[in-house]
Amino acid sequence: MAGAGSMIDCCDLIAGLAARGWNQGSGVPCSTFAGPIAHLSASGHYRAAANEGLALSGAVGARLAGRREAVFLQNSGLGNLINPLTSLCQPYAVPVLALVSMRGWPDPGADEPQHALMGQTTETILSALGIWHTVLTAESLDPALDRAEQMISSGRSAFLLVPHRSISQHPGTMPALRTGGPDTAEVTSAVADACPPGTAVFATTGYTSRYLHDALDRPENFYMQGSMGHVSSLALGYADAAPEKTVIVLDGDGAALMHLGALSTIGAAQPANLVHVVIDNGGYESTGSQQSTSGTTDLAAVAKACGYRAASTVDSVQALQQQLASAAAAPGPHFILVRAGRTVRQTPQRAGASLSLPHIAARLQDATLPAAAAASHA
Ligand SMILES: Cc1ncc(C[n+]2csc(CCOP(=O)(O)OP(=O)(O)O)c2C)c(N)n1
Repeated sequence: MAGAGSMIDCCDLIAGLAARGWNQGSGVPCSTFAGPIAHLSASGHYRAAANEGLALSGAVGARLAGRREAVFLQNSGLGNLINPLTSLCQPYAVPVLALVSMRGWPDPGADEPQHALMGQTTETILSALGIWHTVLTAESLDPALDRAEQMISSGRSAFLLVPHRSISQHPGTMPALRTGGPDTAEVTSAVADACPPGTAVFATTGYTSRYLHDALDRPENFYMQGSMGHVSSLALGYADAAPEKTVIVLDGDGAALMHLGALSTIGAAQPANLVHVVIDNGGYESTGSQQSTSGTTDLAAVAKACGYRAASTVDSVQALQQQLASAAAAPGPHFILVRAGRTVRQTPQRAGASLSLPHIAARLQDATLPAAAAASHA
């Protein structure tokens, strides 16, 4: 569904960028960019970045070495990118070209609630920062790219705002996610089955939250929508403040990599009641199965090096169940990396389709705090 104009042909976009010297890309995926990212990846011209700020600073570095590298991001990642945008690109006068897919825009009410505020404010934020931007549609493709080119030539960054799902798919093949091993739905169900009553379970954004909600909805489940990469820190704060509760985090490889520093924070804080499960399917399944960098990062070794008391890697539901049982019998923090495979099944609805986001937070709070304390903390 394009917010304005008709579908942009993926090949036209890639050709338009290439004609102006933008043969290379870096970024964090959004389903809107599945086509361009697949196209650039197929020719080895795309670098997966763990977060949007890293993609931007990488593009600045590439430019210092004479290469033009376009940055791809969803507007939910604008916050990750503002630091290097304002303190690197602008003061050092090294301009970047960014393509921003627009969730929660033009009508914030027509998209998921976690996108509403950013949808309403992306243009305002860019304007406040003095960043030139324009909406990219099929009709405005060439003039918008030309105008961006003029901006870049004059030393200013250019941000092209792309309506959600307005770019066609790439006809070629996507880099495959890992195959074999349990899929996200199986891992999520196994965790839901294994957790004793009262355990708080925090699930990361994307499909994982959907599968947890589908497997077993309970007040102690927190379904994160948005805030990619923050679920383990959310769970750490909760675990620290409620040491009598067992806390399980269901994370994704892409999300864990996005804010890898969270592992160091957890290792230093040593929450004895925390079990961190990362479902590593090798990529960003929720946005079109683009490859992440988990294939070259041993997340269990990172967790161990960060100070988790125990870290293991499993590749079956049975081995996961055994590790969950061991974790229940000894103080944490525990880290379990599940080598997961691609999910081949109908994706269930988001938890937010039947539960409001404030309700998800409030019912966990109610289930955690004694009634009197809940009233005084409200
Ligand atoms: C800051 C930010 N950047 C990008 C996105 C878009 N996004 C939503 S889910 C997702 C993929 C998450 O990947 P992973 O954690 O590996 O879980 P999987 O999708 O494989 O289950 C992305 C990139 C987002 N929501 N927030």
